[in-house]
Amino acid sequence: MTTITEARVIVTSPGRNYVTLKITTSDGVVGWGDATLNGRELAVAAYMTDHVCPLLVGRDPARIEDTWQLLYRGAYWRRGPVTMTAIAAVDMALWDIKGKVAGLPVYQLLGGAARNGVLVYCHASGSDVPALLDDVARHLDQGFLAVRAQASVPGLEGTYGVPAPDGLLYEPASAALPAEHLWDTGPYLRFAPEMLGAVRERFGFGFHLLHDVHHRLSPIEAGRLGHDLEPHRLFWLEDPTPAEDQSAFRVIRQHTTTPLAVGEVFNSIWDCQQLITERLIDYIRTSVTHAGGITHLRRIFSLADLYGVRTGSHGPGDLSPVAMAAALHVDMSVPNFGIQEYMGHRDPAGEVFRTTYTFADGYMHPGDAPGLGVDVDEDAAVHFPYDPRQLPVNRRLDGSVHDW
Ligand code: KDG
Ligand code: MG
Repeated sequence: MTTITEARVIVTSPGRNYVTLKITTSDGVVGWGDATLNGRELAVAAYMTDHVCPLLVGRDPARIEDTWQLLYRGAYWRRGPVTMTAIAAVDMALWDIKGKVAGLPVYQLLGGAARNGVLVYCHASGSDVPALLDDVARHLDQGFLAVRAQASVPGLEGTYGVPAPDGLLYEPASAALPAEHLWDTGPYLRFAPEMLGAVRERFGFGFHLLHDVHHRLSPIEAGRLGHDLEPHRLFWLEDPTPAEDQSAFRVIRQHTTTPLAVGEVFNSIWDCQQLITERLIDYIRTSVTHAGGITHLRRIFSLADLYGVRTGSHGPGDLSPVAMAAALHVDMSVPNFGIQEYMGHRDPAGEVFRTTYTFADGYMHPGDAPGLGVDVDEDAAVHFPYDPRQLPVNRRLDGSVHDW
């Protein structure tokens, strides 16, 4: 019988930190999984190295569901971002191996292509509205059919979604203590409709427009914003409130028909059960890395399909290209696909992660290489050692902590 002979964690920082799992079989087949939890990377690396990898050696790599159940139920301590990210990496690597053994891209193992390509949205941003409009124009010229728009709220330092002056990261991470941003809900609620209206006024309605609130509003504030944005016909309004309070979405729904998207911080189907079964959202944004891998993501998407909720997976630059590839294979195959976030990866990430997925005319395709279609250059990875970073925090004008 083929067995897993090695499971090893690689932490590397080619531009930003990525945690990668490498699983090798007795037949010499290698599978890759992403286990990156931005700002908490080493917790997942240790969980895998100390508690997960020793369980994998000697197991049959073909038994993906059984391994998932073993790692989930067997731990006794269920759910949580660290555990579910670790399980996700194992799951992705095993699907990669299964595809390589079969000589098929993973989407073929998931039922085959349900569409010709994966509609993706990009990120446009600006330190003010004219700069945002230039960036939207640049992305539309590149062929994107869907654009997320964010701009700095006048008077507030470090608005979410707008890159730091060095242009490297849109959620500027700092080395020691977290950077502190300033938040004031009133100016944001006045500015956001004006900013998104300016995008529609300049470019019209011939493309999808999205906006991310990043969990900053109360339910009634979110209801008001959704209402004010209705003339601009958003594809979605993302993370209007901290969504661990699922019933809060009933309030938002009572006040607006703007479609709602939620889920990038969720790690299991239980985080979105009520949101889905009560039809309180339109798009579920769970990611393949933080929500238990391909196996669990498909379970969430199947539940969502029953209730008319479509998918819109999180795809930021702080998940590795392995995760992007895995997401694209799922996107290709599920019936209720909506859209996929594609933020892209900046070099030198490309020196470590070699991908086969492609982008053309607004759509991505995972490619037809066996498995996930991503290779990791371990020799290159050692040249980019771990670089500890903190996500920013938000403070209100009175100094109290607000959701970031
Ligand atoms: O690590 C945090 C980021 O992944 C998050 O801020 C990105 O909100 C995000 C998005 O929609 O891509
Ligand atoms: Mg988001």
